Amino acid sequence: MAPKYRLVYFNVRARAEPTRLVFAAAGVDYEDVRIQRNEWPGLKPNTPMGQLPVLEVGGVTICQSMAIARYVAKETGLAGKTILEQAQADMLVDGLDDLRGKQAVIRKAPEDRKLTWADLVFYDVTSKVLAVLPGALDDLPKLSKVMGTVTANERIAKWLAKRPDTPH
Ligand SMILES: N[C@@H](CCC(=O)N[C@@H](CS)C(=O)NCC(=O)O)C(=O)O
Repeated sequence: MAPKYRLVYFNVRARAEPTRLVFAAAGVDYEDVRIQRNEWPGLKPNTPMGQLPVLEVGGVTICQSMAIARYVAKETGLAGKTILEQAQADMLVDGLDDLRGKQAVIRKAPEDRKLTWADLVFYDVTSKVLAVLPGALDDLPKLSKVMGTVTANERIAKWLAKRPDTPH
């Protein structure tokens, strides 16, 4: 059966990767459509806000990367188990999104939680920091543990091994 979800983005990790990680962690199939730059002008007018990524599901197209990731997290049980846990995950994701360069929010992230999409977004952002600053988590053992928990996840490990090798 064809996958129910179609995620359309460029051939990079960037703004689509949190959603790809959520699909991977949930073990849910989706179509990982990676368009070429020269295809974009033709597609742009048919997207809700003239930007990628978009997610197509059930005849509906949604955009905004965090709205997409949050929706998929809700559908797949990775949004948090209670409304309050969902608010905590949202808080971390919003903080991580603000972050891009600031690190305080990472230090304050509670570490002893079950896997939610917040851990996956944390992993995605922090792995970029670690690529340029390999020792960034050396004095932060609890946060290193979060990274370890994500990479030890069998489905995530499979995704990391098979995802296309792109510059970002
Ligand atoms: N806030 C949006 C930003 C989306 C965005 O900036 N998309 C860029 C690629 S990362 C894009 O579509 N650029 C092509 C264009 O604007 O024509 C999100 O998080 O999805």
